[in-house]
Amino acid sequence: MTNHWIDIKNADSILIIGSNAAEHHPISFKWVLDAKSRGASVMHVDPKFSRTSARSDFHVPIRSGTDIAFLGGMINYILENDKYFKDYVVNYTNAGLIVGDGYEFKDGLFSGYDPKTRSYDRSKWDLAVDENGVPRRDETLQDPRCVFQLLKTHYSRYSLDKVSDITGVSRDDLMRVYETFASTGTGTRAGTILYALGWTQHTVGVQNIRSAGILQLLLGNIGIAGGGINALRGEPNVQGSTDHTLLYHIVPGYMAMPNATWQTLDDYNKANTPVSHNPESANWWQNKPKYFVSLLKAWYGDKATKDNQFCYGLLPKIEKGEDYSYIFLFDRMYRGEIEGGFIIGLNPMQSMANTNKTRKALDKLDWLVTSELHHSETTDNWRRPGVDPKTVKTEVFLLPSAHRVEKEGSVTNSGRWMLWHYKAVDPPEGARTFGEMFVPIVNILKKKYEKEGGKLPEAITWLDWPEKYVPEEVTKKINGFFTMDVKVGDKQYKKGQLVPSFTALADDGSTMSLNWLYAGSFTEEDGNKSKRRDPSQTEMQAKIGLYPNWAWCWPVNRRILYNRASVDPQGKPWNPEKAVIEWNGEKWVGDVPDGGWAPLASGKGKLPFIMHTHGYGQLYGPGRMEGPFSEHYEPVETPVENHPFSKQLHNPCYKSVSSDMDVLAKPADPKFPYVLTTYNVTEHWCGGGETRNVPNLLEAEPQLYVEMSHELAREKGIENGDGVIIESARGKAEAIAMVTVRIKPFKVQGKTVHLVGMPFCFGWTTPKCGDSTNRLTAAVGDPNTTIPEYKACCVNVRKADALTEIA
Ligand SMILES: Nc1nc2c(c(=O)[nH]1)N[C@H]1C(S)=C(S)[C@@H](COP(=O)(O)OP(=O)(O)OC[C@H]3O[C@@H](n4cnc5c(=O)[nH]c(N)nc54)[C@H](O)[C@@H]3O)O[C@H]1N2
Ligand SMILES: Nc1nc2c(c(=O)[nH]1)N[C@H]1C(S)=C(S)[C@@H](COP(=O)(O)OP(=O)(O)OC[C@H]3O[C@@H](n4cnc5c(=O)[nH]c(N)nc54)[C@H](O)[C@@H]3O)O[C@H]1N2
Ligand SMILES: [Mo]
Repeated sequence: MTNHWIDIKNADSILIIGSNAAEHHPISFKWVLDAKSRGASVMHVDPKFSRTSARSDFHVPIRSGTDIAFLGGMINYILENDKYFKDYVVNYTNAGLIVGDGYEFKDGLFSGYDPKTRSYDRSKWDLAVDENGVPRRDETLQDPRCVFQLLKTHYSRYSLDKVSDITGVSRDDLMRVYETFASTGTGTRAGTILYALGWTQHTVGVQNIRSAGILQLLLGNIGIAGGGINALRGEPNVQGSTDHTLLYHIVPGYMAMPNATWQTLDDYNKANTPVSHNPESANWWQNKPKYFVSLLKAWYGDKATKDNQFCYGLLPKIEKGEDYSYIFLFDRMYRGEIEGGFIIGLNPMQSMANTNKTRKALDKLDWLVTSELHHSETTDNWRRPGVDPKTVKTEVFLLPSAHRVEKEGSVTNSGRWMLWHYKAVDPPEGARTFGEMFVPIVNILKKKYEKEGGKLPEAITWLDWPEKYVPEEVTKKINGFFTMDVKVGDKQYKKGQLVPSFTALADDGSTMSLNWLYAGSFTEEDGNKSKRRDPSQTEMQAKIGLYPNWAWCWPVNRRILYNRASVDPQGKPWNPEKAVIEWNGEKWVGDVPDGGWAPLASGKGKLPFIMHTHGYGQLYGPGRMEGPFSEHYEPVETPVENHPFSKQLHNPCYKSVSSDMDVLAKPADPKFPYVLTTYNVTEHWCGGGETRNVPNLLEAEPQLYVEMSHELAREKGIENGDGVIIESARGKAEAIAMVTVRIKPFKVQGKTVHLVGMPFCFGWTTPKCGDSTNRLTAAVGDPNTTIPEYKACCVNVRKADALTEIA
């Protein structure tokens, strides 16, 4: 989240789109309702009606996978009707920057596309720069090659009629949302966007969010109280685990994973450290080498020296352009390229797309280490229905895990707040926390490598690794230490002292930190700040509920990101009633500003978007894989053959693998005429491995069902409670029909399109509840993230001939 939970109460307009916030993010919704009680309008744009819709002012049904058209229409409406916040757009966004000659958009494709590699040469989208390398800019926004004009042209194609025709949303509903949300394009009103999986789980997931970025910048909604783009994060601590790198393509603190083309630390730094010649740009990432070297120091301790490039050579390097996320990982496994591994704290045989394939893929392993609270579809894959365990070669180890209430540590919530989590009870005999398992495993490996050697043993033997797992010691190391006596500014620090903030981190080996974003969370003066529970705040802070002394927030306890955009160039808040920061003539008061420089107008200031190379908010975003502006493309499996915006039906860069088990329906395939969307339920957790083992939760939601409209049910001769077979090009599932008014048929291109919905929490290890919905979904992914398209695939449904096993 750019903002945080409590801040939602400051919004005047709340657009919940691609999330069932009330059911899956109840903490967010507490503040949504708070805002509503103060007069905010709350809108829910979602294929199905849920508890979130019920508590919103209105619900707008949308065909799954068409949000870019929906938002493109809103961007067009704002531009055509001058609803944008001009001062903000001109001063703080890249609206005035001139785009180089290489950029073009034609027939649904941007320039630089290579159909052979299905990727773009993104240098074609570069900005034009002057002789000093500073981006050229037209403050009047009139230059035909400036971002603003290109943006206008691009989205002028998103007319109400076309948008309505493809999304299935009526013109009236479109206008109702557009007018309400666009009313925040003034300095004194705030609009927030709350999204989650309804946006990310598409082959256009990232561009859905890009569209929100464009929208919120046009309306001046980034950096202000009650504004922002707020990703409601999923699993407990998923924010913390991405910060500390759950993903293959980054190392902690959102820095790139080394790849084979960067063999030296110099290569790495050159490729990853942005340069800006714009004097008004802070270009914060120019500090990256300091954070990266501090990370290497934290990993390899005293062994990491300037002479050996701080052990950079010991890091594994991924192949450039190779994808190591689930879709590709399980494909490699399916092809027999992986011998063994660890699957801990997840249940992919249930939660991964196209599970019929992943289940077979897992059979190809020689060995597998799992750790669980219960037996799951993953730990017990070898004895799944229809498989003779004798035919599965995998040796499976199941380590009993402690539950999260049985351990302590830090959790980072969606609002980036790091909160200490205390242990409630001891784990049962034999069960261990992950740290208590993993620290000794690595120590055994270290000893083995020390004794027996091997390929590049120093990668393991030189690790700065504790004998024993002590959570708070790791927390300190995440914050970071000085590794020698140094002077920072006029302050002297001693070797072994905790660093006070990331501004103290250096690239000369004098500091170490496991994550620069968390530097300042654990200090000599205040100790572990995630334990703070102090509700005090200044009068100014109290107006927006900032609570700066409650827990700690990354970065540097800044509660609202990009808050320098909440003030005018003189440092005066656009909205004095809900000021985030203010320049009092000498310093900033309120939140921790994005850099302490004086206001922009002083001539000594910096632009607010300090993480962007040139300092501007990116209406034009040339960093993404499939284009600098978002463009509507259909889901990979779609009920239509064409769409009104171009001939390019799908995202030209979407990711996929090919195997005999990765079969796809063709566009408008008569064999699979209905759209399937999948989701969580309140009573279960994700794949259900945990909650299906809690009897009262299982009783509340006992078996797999498929929600469908009365119209579709009538057409198919299905009644509420009937057994139903759902089929996709990849597999089949049995479920109970839930015939409901919550889902309505859509009118798309003059025809009726039906949508059905299924939860994905039921699996075969729990008797009589059905099995994974992901037997139906397709392993096709977004080109930037490779998140599978769980929210839209095509299926057929029919009444089951006989009562199925779950009926
Ligand atoms: N009780 C409970 N809470 C949970 C979880 C749980 O399992 N149970 N899971 C947690 C996790 S890991 C996560 S990631 C989050 C998930 O939180 P959410 O993303 O809020 O939950 P989902 O149920 O996946 O569905 C999101 C909504 O998106 C809608 N949707 C589907 N396709 C589209 C589309 O194309 N456009 C739009 N606008 N909407 C669409 C669906 O109808 C659904 O209402 O919840 C977390 N919270
Ligand atoms: N069709 C479809 N598929 C989806 C989604 C969707 O919307 N639709 N959503 C996706 C999303 S957002 C997510 S996050 C994934 C979730 O997918 P998974 O992460 O695979 O799902 P969980 O059910 O949360 O699995 C966690 C497992 O860890 C176990 N566990 C819990 N606590 C601990 C612990 O402390 N230690 C250990 N070792 N084990 C523990 C639980 O018992 C459970 O079996 O599913 C994805 N799959
Ligand atoms: Mo999730």
